Amino acid sequence: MHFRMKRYSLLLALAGITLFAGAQEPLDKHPATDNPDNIPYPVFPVPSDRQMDWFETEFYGFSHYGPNTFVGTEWGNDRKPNPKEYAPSQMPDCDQWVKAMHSAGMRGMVVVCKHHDGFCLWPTESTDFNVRNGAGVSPQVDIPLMVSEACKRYGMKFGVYVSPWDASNPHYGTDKYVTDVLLKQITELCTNYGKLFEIWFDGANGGNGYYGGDSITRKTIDKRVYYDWENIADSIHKMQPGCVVWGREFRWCGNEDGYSGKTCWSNFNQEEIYIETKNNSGMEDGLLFLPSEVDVRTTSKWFWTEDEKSKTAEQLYRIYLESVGRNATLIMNCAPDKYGKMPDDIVENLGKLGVLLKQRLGNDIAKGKLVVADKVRKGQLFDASNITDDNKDTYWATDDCDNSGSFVIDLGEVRNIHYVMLQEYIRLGQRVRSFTIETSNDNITWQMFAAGTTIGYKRIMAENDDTSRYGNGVNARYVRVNITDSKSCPLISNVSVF
Ligand code: FUL
Repeated sequence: MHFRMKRYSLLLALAGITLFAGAQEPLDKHPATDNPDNIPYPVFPVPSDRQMDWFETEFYGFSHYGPNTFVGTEWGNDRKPNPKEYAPSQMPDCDQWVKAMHSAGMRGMVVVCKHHDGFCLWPTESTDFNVRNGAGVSPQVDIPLMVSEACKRYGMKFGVYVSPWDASNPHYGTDKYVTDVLLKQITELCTNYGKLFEIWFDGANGGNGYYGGDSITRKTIDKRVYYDWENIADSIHKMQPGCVVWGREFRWCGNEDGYSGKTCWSNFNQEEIYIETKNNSGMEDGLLFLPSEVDVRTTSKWFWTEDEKSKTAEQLYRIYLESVGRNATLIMNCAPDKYGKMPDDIVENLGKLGVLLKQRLGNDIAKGKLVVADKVRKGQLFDASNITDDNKDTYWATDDCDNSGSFVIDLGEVRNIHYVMLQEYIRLGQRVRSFTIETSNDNITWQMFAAGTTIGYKRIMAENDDTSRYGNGVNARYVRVNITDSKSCPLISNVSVF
């Protein structure tokens, strides 16, 4: 506001000078008119292009597979490193993994290439502790290669997990490990397997291991400085300009149970990453755009064991609502078994989840419907119809001094409503602090549907924000959204009704 006032005063002053001087220069050459479309100023921080691409991926798979799969452990740091523990009797069926994930509606997949045990599931030059020296068909296995090729077949994005903690490497804890082992591994993964959309690093760090021999404890590693994240991230971006880096361009959501905070800001501060108390809700005044990723298991463990059971499709669906529906992305672990297959019950529930997502969130009944707003920003570009035009690059906005506003969507007839999905135009920064949603049959009397705080990239609201059951929904013709508070003028790019 202050800034704009200054610009207008400048404009007036320049106009005065111009008149006095005999109108030699047209007004539109002056800096005060450099925003003819009245585009809102960004509210920082704002996402980079690769963060936007990542956010729009929304839902993707994770797979933990390696020596732990054969021994039945989760970390594998409790025994002497033995590459023969990785003993596939047949080639892992990575096509089947990716196919199952694709059937759930996932748009990408991140595969564990090295877990905390340090075993590399590709023929790396960085250590002998890799597939070349495993048992069975191991020497023919190259997991990132097989998964990346399967991802291409299903039109899925591809990403890798490399554990920084390495419980078997003799150099772990020295600079040599970072430059000659970890960075080498990252470089191989960034250069040999095509485009990456995400690289996962994990916060687990030091502790008990067999660092090159007998059991030793290394607990003094300061993960904030030891790995030289800044330079590692720069190197990654040079090799993979479209790849977002864990802990630097997105944050862990703070739990492994599959939910984001109902209030969820994408803004955050780098130091908080290591404190881990605010991850779930983010920080309204955080200086960096560091959105949340929810990581969760389809079973109760990260690695496969014989007696594990998959969560039901309804449970997985709820996780989706409480992550993607709360301004986070969702990475869902599906652990292949020791035969290299995704277990039947996981495949079945992923397929059912895909069906639920299509049935319940696949048909937007507000698309193309009439929207009337109580106020619209001056200019040609901010009409309320942008909210239902199915175009993520257009948005409704209010004037700069208006941090609230309402609009009504007319569905044309009474419809059964289960969810209202809201999206901000976050390229200009996350803004909304609170909102309500009401429904009506006559556009006169209104019933409360749900109330919320943040929106961000995406917020899916069920009736009363109750995600625990699908319920009967509400019958109504009109949906009114009231943005009741925002950091600056709200910019709403999309509202869908299901
Ligand atoms: C955790 C790790 O310690 C688990 O083993 C797993 O990889 C999970 C995704 O992150 O912090």
